[in-house]
Formats: sequence, structure tokens, C-alpha cells
Amino acid sequence: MAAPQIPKTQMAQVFEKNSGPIVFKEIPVPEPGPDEVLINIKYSGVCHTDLHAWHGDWPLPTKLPLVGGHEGAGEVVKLGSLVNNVQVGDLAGVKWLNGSCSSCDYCMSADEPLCPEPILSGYTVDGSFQQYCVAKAAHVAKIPKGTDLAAIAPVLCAGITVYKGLKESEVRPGQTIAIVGAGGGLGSLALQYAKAMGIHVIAIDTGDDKKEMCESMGVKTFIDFAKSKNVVKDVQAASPDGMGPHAVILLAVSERPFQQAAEYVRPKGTVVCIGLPGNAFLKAPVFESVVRMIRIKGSYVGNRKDSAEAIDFFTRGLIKAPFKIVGLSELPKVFELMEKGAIAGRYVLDNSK
Ligand code: 8ID
Ligand code: ZN
Repeated sequence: MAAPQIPKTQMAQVFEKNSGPIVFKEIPVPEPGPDEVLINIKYSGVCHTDLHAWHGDWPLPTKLPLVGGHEGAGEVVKLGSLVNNVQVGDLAGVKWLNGSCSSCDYCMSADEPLCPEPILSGYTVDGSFQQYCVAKAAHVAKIPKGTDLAAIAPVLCAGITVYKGLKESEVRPGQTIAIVGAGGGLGSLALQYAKAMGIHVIAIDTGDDKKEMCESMGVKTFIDFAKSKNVVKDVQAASPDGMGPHAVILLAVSERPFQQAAEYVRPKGTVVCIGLPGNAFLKAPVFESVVRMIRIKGSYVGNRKDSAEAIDFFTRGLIKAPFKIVGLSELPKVFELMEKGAIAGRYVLDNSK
């Protein structure tokens, strides 16, 4: 196969300062290091994490200026001299975890998201809101030939994260899970993974668009948190025996639901925290949490195996979440809608436009 033509410059969305201007401009195409590959990004999903990165509202500083994005799907166009696990022409994805040290206790135990020296796409290094992105070869997601790259882009963060979160919840087929933030990007994927795993869902979010989207994906119970007079009672009442769901996965970007979940999960149930609202705290009543034996835990993206499994669910046709495609140049508009909570599902950027 003829080597792909790689231009010297490319278009990218650059965050100049936290919450500052987002500039759509021409920048150099980066050069992969010996253990890296260069990927021509065709589509990139927009995750709420990208909005946190732009605002800088987490207790973890971002690189600046920064090219955000960590749901990038494309084609490998160049290999570093040490790379032998992927080929030029392969389809591949840029994930949040771009690389890790591979020698710490966590990396050695395949818990690489917990590596103390992680390289994070679109956060500590430039990510997928550009046409050509560098990624560590050991961590790129392998995407089968013939895959719809726009549809798989959201799987590369949202899909992997909720798949891992569902596993961490230990909820079993036939049991019930409450998905908080079900109408958002992670939520829409969580609905599909839960369905594929045979788990009943209580969807919690707000607005008719999100309700309709959830129902179109088979959800029978949608609780609008803005209309409900008592979310805790409504969630418990919606569970099959009124005792509450077996688990809750929290995907919302606000503190309130993180305070409520331990109250409505059933005794011996599990609350899995995934959403990352800035400056927020978890709070649960000690007495009830103890005597009801509640577990509360965090879940953070997934390792390489979780990633491959989450992609395999997609490849088998089990994951069909709605998404809208707009050009890379439209990123600021997508952020505006996301900030208002006005996006049902995911937006995916076409990096050629
Ligand atoms: O590994 C991780 N833990 C991880 C990975 C990827 C993303 C964590 N995240 C984090 C993001 O940084 C973000 O904080 O998960 C959160 C959700 O990301 P997203 O799904 O990309 O965001 P979104 O599309 O804006 O969806 C959020 C939804 O939450 C709803 C909103 O209406 C929206 O649909 N929501 C809110 I805000 N408050 C709610 C509430 N009280 C609520 N839903 C139910 N109850
Ligand atoms: Zn993400």
C-alpha cells in the first residue's frame, strides 16, 4: 500500500486559556515519538470532560494552550520506530488514557487508569480536536476494518466508561439499575450497555427531548428530576418491589444527585460515581448507610481489556446510541449547548470540516 500523504499543517480547535477563546486555526501536524503512532482523526465525540478541560474546573491542571478531545476515531498514518502492534492503514481510536508508565504497581496489575503518571488525551497532551493526533501505540483502541467511525467515536470514552461502571456495580442480568444523567452522552451509551446485559433501567434526567430519546431506546421508566416532587420516593417506587434499584450509576454533572443516591438504592446496593462535577462532595447518612449495608464507589474509564470488550459490544451491533454530526469548526456551539444541558445523547465532530 502506498504511504499516506501527510500534510505539514492541519486544522485544530485550540483552547488558549481556561474558559478563554477557543480558536479554530492551522497548526503543525505533530510527529510521533518512537513508541507512538500518528492517527488521522476522522470523527471525534464531544464529552463533558472536554468542557471541564476548557474551563479548568477540576483540581488537576490542563496543558495550555490545549487541543481537547479524547473520543477520536481514525486511521493510522505513521508509526514510531518501536511500534509493532499496529500497522499503517489500521483503524484506531484515541482514548482518554493516551498512555501510562507501564511499570508501576497499577500498570503491572492492568489497572492502568490508576497509574500515578498518566498521559491524558485532550488534557495533559493534545487530543482529538485536530485532524492528526499522536497517541501511545500500546494504548490506542483497535477498531475493526469497515466500522462506522462516527458511530464508534462516543464508545471510545462514554462507552468504555459506562461499560466499566456497569461491571463495577456488580448488577446482574434481571436486576434493576438507576442511571442518573441517562439523557446525556454517557447516559445514552449506558442505556444500551445495560440493555445488552439484560439489566432493567430506571432512567433519571430532565426534559422532553431526553425522555423521548430514552424511550426510543426501550426505557420504560423515566423520572424527570426537575418535575418530581420527591426523587428518592419516585425511584424506589419505580423498582420492581419498591425497595429501590440494586445499583445506581451517577453520570450527572451536579452535586445534588450524588447526595440522593445512597438514600434510594436498595439495602446491600451499590452506588457507582462516574460523573465529575467540579467542587462537589459525596454525602450519605451514616446510620442508614451502615444498617442498610450500602456500598459507594468511584469508577474511572476502563483498562485496555475493558476498552476492547466495550468496542466488541459495538461491533456485534448491540450499541446504537443517537448522535448528531457537525463540523470540527462548530465545537464552541456544541459546548454552549452542553453547558445548558440541551444535548440529548452525543455530538460527534467531523474533523474534515
Ligand atoms: O471515568 C469517568 N469517571 C468519566 C469518564 C467520562 C466522563 C467521567 N466523565 C464525566 C464527565 O466529565 C462529566 O462530569 O461524566 C460526566 C458526564 O459526562 P457526559 O455524559 O459527557 O455529560 P452530558 O452529556 O452533559 O450529560 C450529563 C447529563 O446529566 C444530567 C444532564 O441533564 C445531562 O443529560 N443531569 C444533571 I447536569 N443533573 C442531573 C440530576 N440531578 C442530571 N440527571 C439526573 N439528575
Ligand atoms: Zn470523556
